[in-house]
This record gives sequence, C-alpha cells and structure tokens, in this order.
Amino acid sequence: MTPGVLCNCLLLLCLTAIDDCHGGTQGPQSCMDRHQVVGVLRQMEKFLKGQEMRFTEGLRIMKSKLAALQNSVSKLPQADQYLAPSTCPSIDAPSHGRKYGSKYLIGHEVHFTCHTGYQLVGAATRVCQENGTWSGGDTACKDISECASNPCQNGGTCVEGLNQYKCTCSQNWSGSHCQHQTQTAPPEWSVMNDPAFSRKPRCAKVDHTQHCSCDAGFHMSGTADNTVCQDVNECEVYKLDRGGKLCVHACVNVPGSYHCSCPDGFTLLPNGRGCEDVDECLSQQHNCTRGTTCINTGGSFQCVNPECPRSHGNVSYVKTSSFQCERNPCPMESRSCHLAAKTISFHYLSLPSGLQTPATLFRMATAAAPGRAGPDSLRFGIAGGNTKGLFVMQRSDRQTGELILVQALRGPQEVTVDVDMSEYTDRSFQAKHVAKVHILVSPYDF
Ligand SMILES: [Ca+2]
Ligand SMILES: [Ca+2]
Repeated sequence: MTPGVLCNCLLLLCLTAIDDCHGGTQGPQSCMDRHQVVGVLRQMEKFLKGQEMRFTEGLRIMKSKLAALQNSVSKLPQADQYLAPSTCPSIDAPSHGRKYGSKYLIGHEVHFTCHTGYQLVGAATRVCQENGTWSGGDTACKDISECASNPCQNGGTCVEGLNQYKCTCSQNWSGSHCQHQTQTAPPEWSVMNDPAFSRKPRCAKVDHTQHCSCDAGFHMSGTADNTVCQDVNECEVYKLDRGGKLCVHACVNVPGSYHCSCPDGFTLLPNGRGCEDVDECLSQQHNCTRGTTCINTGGSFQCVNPECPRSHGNVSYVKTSSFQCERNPCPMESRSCHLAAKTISFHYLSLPSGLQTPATLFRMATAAAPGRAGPDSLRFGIAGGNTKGLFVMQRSDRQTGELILVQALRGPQEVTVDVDMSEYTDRSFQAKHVAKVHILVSPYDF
C-alpha cells in the first residue's frame, strides 16, 4: 500500500466513525470517543507533514538536477553553430608562410604560400564548407635545405652546398654522415712509424657487423675501412699522468708493453719501477788499486787515498789509518802547533741528488780515554768549505755536534766541508779535532 492510499483509508475510517456516532444508529459503546478521534487526526497530521517534507525534498533534488543539465548544455561549444553553421573557425598562416583571405564564411577560400627556402606541405587552398569546417588538412611550411633533417650524426656539422650537403665530422668520426668511429689522427702516445708497433686487428663478423679487437697494449687506429692496432706508448701516456712516474728513471716503450730501465751502475728493483745502486765496493766490482779504498757512490764508486796535510813549521802529521791523521808531538814552546788540529779524520758520504733538507749528515763526538777525565766543554764549528752556506754545525747534546745540510745539493757534484771540535778543560783550550767530510752527490735523485 502506497502512502497516498494509506492516507485515504485512514481518513475514510475516521469520517465513517464520526458519522456513525452522530447518526445514532449504533450504541455509544461502538462509537469512537472524541479523544480517540483527536488522536487519529493527530497521527494523520503527522503523517501528512512527513509526506510533505519528502515531497519537498524530491522537488529540490529534481530542481538541482535540472539546473546542472542546463549548465552543461550551455557550455557545449557553439551548439547553435552545429545546427546552423554560417562561418568556419579562424585559421592562421603556417609558420614560415603567409595566408591570403580573411573571410571565414561558408564557401570562402583561404590560400597559403611559404617563404623562400620552405616547402608547402598539406593543402595550399582550403574552403569553408557547409558544415562549418575547412576542407583539407593542416598546412605547414617545411625547411627545404639539405641539412634540415640533421643528416650528420655523432656531433657532425652539416654544411649546405649546391643541391647537396656535406658533413664536417667531429673528432674520431668519419663517413658521409659521420657514422664511422675512427681515429683519423692517432693520439700522440701511439707509435706510428715503426711497423713493429702496428698489428692487424682480429676481426669477426657477428650478425653481419664486423667486430675488431686489438691485443692488450694496442689500441684501434686508422679508418673504418683500414683499421690498425697501434701500440700504446705507455711511457708517454703516464708522462702526462699526474699520478706519478711510471718509472723512477727511464721508460722503454716496446710493442704491446713497456719496461723501466736504470742508468749504468744501478739495477732494476723487483717492483720493475725503481733503481738501486750497485755497491761496487761490496760486490768487488771495483778496480781500486792497493793502498786506495773503494767508496761506493750513487751509480759509481771512487778509489780514495786521503793524504795528511803537508808539514809546515813545527806542525806535521802522520797517517795512523786509512782515514785518520794525527799530529806529531809539538815542541813545548810552539803555540801554533798546539792550536793546529790534533787529529784529522776523513769521511765520505754518498748522497742522492736533491736530498730533502734539513738533513743531518754527520755527527762528531769525543770520548775520554779510559781512566782520564774528559774535557769539561766542547765547541763545534765549521772550519772551511762552507762558502755557500750549505751547512750548519750545531750541538745535539753535551758531547756531540751535528753537521746539518740546509740547502739541497744537486748532483753530480762533490763538496768538502771541514768540521772542527775544540776541547776545553777549566775554560782552557786543550785540543782541536778536524773532520774532513767529503760529500759525493749522485747525478740521480734515487
Ligand atoms: Ca707499448
Ligand atoms: Ca755504486
């Protein structure tokens, strides 16, 4: 039962009840009393109010739907034109071209042309049709230059010519379209002229494409049609490298590889890079005659036989060992003899070229004879051979003085510096000892 029918039934029931009571055909017992009728009427009133609200709500929804529909219809593009078009939409000239005709009415035409150097693609003329659209497709002006299609690959530059173009290829590319990878100019570290340093590459065809490779130590060179495997000159490659020298001394490039070499008097270290001096003295490879002593130097050796200073006045010396001279006893009255060096010792030092400074080269000390008190003070100094300020002499402790090199010595050269040590007891001069330090600087810094 729908709400409307229910409502009608209730109303009918109510009217009948009231009518019956008023008509008096029934007893007062069967008649609805007043309260009951009022209750039914209130129920009906409530029911109708509910119905009214629902009806109003339904109407509201219907109205908003209608408004939405009207809104969407009004947004349709020129809906009336579809029904009765009289013009076509406006139309622009193509870029790099011109348009002739500015009327867009049905039946009118527009024409297109392109600027010089451009070709018209699409319709040259378009007509405004009955349905309000233009005939033909879109019109464009295309660059007719040969280079317009970017025919040069791999960074090549297209150069326009008469009815043709030419590609100027970037480095390592060749071919009419720069499609081949090449090395037209070999890198400076490859060996070009010696045939021993060039080999044929190993090539194989894989999927119709030629694949070539070179042995280790070789790099691909030449043109696409004529590929060559060229030796890599490792010595040159690593010369440019800041990561350190490949070889301490010399690098020798060989086909497919390289090796290090050392100057005469040196042997290659097991690491293949460094050089080690040959100790000719130790290995008996010297030719020093009897009476001379072999002194090993960087890259060579020397045979030395230091001589004591010649006698002058009361001062004379006697050689007590290969590297030591002692002053003969002085006459009691000769002060100059007492002041002259009591002992002269000879020292040979072999240094690499460019030794980092400051460097302590030599130490001089005194030792008291057993059972005798030593000097209570010592003075150290440089007696000669330090004209260039290469050295300083300083005390390192109470008994010891140090000869320190303060300027780098570049080889090959030999430098002699005389160091002296004077002994004092109770502030009274006792004796002077001289050390002649002979420094042999190698031509190499290793
Ligand atoms: Ca090589
Ligand atoms: Ca040597």
